[in-house]
Amino acid sequence: MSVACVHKQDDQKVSISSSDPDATVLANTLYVHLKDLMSKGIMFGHQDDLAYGVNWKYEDGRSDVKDITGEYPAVFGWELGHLEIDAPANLDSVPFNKMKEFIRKGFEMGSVITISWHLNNPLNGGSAWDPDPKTVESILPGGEKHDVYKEWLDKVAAFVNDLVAEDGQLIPVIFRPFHEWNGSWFWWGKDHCSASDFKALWKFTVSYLRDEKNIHHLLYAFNSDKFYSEEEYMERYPGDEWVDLVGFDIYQREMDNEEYVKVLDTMLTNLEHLAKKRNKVPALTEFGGVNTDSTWWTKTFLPVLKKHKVSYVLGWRNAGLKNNGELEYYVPYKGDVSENDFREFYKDSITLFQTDLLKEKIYK
Ligand code: BMA
Repeated sequence: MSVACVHKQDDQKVSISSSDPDATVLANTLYVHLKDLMSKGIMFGHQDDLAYGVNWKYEDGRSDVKDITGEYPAVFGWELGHLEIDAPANLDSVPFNKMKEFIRKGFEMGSVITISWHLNNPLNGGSAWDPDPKTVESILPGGEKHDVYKEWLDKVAAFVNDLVAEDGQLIPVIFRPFHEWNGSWFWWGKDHCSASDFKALWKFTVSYLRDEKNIHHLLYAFNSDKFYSEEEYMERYPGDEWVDLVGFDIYQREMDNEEYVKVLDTMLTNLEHLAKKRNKVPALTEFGGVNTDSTWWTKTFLPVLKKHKVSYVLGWRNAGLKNNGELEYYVPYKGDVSENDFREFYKDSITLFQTDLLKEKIYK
């Protein structure tokens, strides 16, 4: 079914359509809903939510978000890093077969699925954080590692083609590769490749999955790290025909609340502006705040969100206590200092969680 045939219930023409002219009906339906839902609120998302949280792992039905609010998130984030090297589990130890089950579960509960990919460095065999200035060039057509990269994409293709819903339809996914491209910690980062090579990599990736592998149930999310102007953002933007969502990641880290609010507010304004100009859906694709601040959610984060219209915000993973002794988490857990405040954040009418979304029937 072509895009032009997808109509809203009131039979008006769609407000937006996927960059893929052959997108599946479900992918387009989701995309239209993402756009329209922005007038109702902001969806709350969480990375690896169903797999583990602080102090627990793989307990059926459990979620740190649900432990506190009684509800699951509206957006579930997952991660494919190490799929490319045929590992049974991703770089954060989530087994890929379990991940597929979680994705199906999230879809059946009416939530949105997004997938990132911290892929290894195909040139030097190191991790995503192991840059080499020749990497991007080496995987583009004609490069010495081009075939290796294509094989890696074949594995991504096989994974997403296995995301089949109970009714047999392919589950649409917001795919978010090569994120935080204006930082330089990943091998695809700003200091390690030219803007034109980066754009070529993005276009090749989308085109290979879409046109060679015939995958039409993905929406593509393009996202920076902190950015300071539309100009900076657009420097590596591959073009409207290759992108569906635009976003950025922001971790508060060393910023105090006042500075953070200012930076976030400006970035959201810029993002909304550039999204509107291009008819794309804006999203805060990853965030992390201050765990020790017991009113961060309602006093710092929420007031900024209320000034803006974005599709979703995705809190990064609640890894818990890591081997290096670091307690890593971005969403409160039962017993956390922000537990009550997060509940207030949840109760606010602007934040949308799973049951809000279920009512919206975003796949219909
Ligand atoms: C980072 C951290 C790491 C993790 C990576 C990929 O921000 O959470 O522990 O391996 O994301 O998910």
